[in-house]
Amino acid sequence: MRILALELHRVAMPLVRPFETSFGRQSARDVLLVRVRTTEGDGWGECVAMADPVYSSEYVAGAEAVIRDYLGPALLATESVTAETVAEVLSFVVGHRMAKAAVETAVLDAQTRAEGLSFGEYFGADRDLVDCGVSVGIAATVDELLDEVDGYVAEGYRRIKLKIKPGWDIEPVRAVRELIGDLPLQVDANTAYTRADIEHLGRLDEFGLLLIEQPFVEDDMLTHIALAAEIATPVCLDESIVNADVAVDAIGRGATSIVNIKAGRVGGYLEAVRVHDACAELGVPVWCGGMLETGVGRAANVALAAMANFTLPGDTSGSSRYYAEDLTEPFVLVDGRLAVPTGAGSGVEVREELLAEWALRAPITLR
Ligand code: OSB
Ligand code: MG
Repeated sequence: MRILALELHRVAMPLVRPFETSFGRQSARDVLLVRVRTTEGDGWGECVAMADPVYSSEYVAGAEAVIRDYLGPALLATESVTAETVAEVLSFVVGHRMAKAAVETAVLDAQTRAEGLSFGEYFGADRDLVDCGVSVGIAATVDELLDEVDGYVAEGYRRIKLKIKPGWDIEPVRAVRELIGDLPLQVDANTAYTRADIEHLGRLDEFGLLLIEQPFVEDDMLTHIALAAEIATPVCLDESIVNADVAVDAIGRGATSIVNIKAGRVGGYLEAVRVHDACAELGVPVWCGGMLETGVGRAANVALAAMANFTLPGDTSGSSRYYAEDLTEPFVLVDGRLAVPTGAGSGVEVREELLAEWALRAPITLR
């Protein structure tokens, strides 16, 4: 196909409740969406970069600028593009994986819609429903946390993930474990700890957690290796895993025994599938992370999470956990699961009237 135009949309989506992690607190999602117009039809991709460069070095205004100034012009100048060749065309730009992923996903959506193939079929998904977990932010008090968790358990979520940081770890984890009995529980530190905390983190072993996610900074494999050797709770990497080669290396060195896969973080769904396959070959389970996506990104995540080696519930929560109204038809939890869309491409439709209503500015069109 030939890319005729790229449209960059910026939308402000109010969250139903503020989301606090060890790196900050947000009460709205500032989302960048990419629409490609091609000779075979249109496609959409959601960029997972956040408003500020605090989870990764990427941030939404930077992603928009790199697409506008580099990635978009390179694709528009390429005679024939497929989802499988986008990464190669964009490889002259170093990094910017989230921006590249958004563009590649839009092309993949256009391509698979034209072929009448769903993302699930394209990825080689082997089920129609995926088990869902929920990521619970840092609360003002343990009581407020318990209220929130109680609500999610009542909604049917199959796994709870608590955000932790120094000063908010043992006590909330103990309280939630007492509340939820043997429902699967895990924690995510988003790099908030250091080597000096290894002994302290060992205290989490008594709560029978599924895993501890990214306790140390992303470039520090050695401290993750040291922790994994010291504690019983499995160590899982998120921020550190930027492609399949890094995943294989981290697993081989004993830094991670479970991998969180986010397509945006690894540069796209094609690389996410490669991470999945590499982990499967090594006998390492994976699960699908989330970045507070709208229905556009959620549709693709749910399809990815339906692949065979996604054996743990993902942060693929229902739309209502994030937004009062979603940009697409909402994803609704049924018995703790979401259905994999079956329509062509991502299988969801963008509600363009909402895009216009919630727009932060007029769309930018590149031709
Ligand atoms: O570390 O997994 C993370 C949200 C934004 C940035 C990083 C993370 C998260 C979450 C929420 O944990 C996952 C979700 O529900 O989308
Ligand atoms: Mg994480």
